[in-house]
Amino acid sequence: MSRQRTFDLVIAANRLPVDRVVAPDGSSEWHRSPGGLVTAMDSVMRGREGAWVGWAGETGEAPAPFEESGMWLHPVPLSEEEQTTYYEGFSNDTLWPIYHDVIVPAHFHREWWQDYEVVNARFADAVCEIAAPGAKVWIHDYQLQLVPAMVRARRPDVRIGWFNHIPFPPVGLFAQLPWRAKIIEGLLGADYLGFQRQADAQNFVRAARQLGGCATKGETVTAKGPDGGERVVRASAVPISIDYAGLDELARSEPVQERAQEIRESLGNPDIVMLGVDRLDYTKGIRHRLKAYEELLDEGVFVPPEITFVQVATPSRERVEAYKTLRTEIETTVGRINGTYSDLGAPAVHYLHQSYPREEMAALFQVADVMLVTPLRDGMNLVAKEYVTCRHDEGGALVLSEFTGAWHELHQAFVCNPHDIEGLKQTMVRALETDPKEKRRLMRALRRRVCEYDVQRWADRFLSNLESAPQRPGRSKGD
Ligand code: ADQ
Repeated sequence: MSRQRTFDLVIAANRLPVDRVVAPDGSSEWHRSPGGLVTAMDSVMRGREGAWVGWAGETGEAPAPFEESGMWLHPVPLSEEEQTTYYEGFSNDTLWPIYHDVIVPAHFHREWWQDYEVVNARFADAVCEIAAPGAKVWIHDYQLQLVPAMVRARRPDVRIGWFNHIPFPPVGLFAQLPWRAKIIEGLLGADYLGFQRQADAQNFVRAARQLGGCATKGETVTAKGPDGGERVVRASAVPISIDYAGLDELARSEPVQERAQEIRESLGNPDIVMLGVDRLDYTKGIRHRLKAYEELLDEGVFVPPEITFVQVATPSRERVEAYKTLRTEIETTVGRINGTYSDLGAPAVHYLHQSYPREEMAALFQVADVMLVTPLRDGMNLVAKEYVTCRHDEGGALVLSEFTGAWHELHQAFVCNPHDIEGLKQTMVRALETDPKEKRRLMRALRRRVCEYDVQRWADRFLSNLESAPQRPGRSKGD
């Protein structure tokens, strides 16, 4: 019997970085998913023995572990029911709304929680099985908040980090969760907790103090270890970024430039193209954006076909009720706007409920005179960073909500409060009317920021914080 392979670096995330693609003849193969996390981890994994633990995307029995592009992939099974309870239920209908300011009500079901615990334990088992002695374990996101303590209980030898891709809520909202103490305890199994914004890290520290009864000082929380001894856990901000060099190169490539021209022509060569690109999620502020646009049309400030608005909305969480409602609302609004303001062959809104390859997204970004990123709450928002990265021509303008993590880095954007429709309208007009020379200066500064702080830098910073995080009270801390 072959011995279990073990690894110095183990990533755990809800999803594996691959999708099974089935050919017309029924044969199937794994394709790498295009996300930024995959690119980030690629560079981290290079030169290391790295493994990734996650769900392969299909319910039922999990495929056997396999190697893909130099990475060992270790699938964790999910049953049909667990997909509903752990994933769509507890992760996306309990935690997601609580962590995003309760834009829609959160639903609490004890069975969902029970399955969340069960699935987290399954992930922890898989991690323990393949982590080499003294390995680094990097756990991702809100679906796996119990894994740090579960791993620590069995493997005190490994170093455990957790990164939250979404906001961490203020204590007043977090307190609503019936299982809040268990979640704090789960997270405190880590050595280092990384967040998108300083405010998120502070919210966690406050929750650990007020709800978890822990002593805290600055960025650190003192937790009880499984042996009864004290451990110190550090929580700080390490904002995620994108592969600037890779995307910049793609955006400059001839096929993408040609495609950008083609898109503009197929839109009827309007004077102004506005663009929104989001998962179809109520956190993204798509409705607010459409409302502002519609009012500007009503008032005759915007007059199609000189102006058009392209909204790309990736299908998302389509079985969760709040997402079904949102989709109906958005499609009704788009229908109403187009019914009133479109001409034959010249819609006032182009609405695309589809996913596109990176090349197409890069071309679209180059067409957008104004990019509308207007979330009500967003951990970071990578679209904002991707847009400026694709603007090597220094053209375009970014309208960015102050409720995104991205706003804390991209200060040269045209900032907006999406709840303030009047203010949002004024910002959209200002983004168009600002002197082009000034806009180029702003775009240059935005690009510089993303270039300097790219995804590689994010991953390096996370790992170095993990390495230097104090374990015992009194130990020195990292940056
Ligand atoms: P998301 O909520 O998914 O991520 P975001 O950061 O905007 O939000 O990332 C979406 C990604 O999907 C971007 O790379 C974008 O280009 C891509 N995308 C969107 N629509 C697409 C389409 N139709 N076709 C193809 N690609 C599309 C969560 C958090 C964020 C945080 C990220 C990373 O909610 O706040 O920034 O994780 O930490």
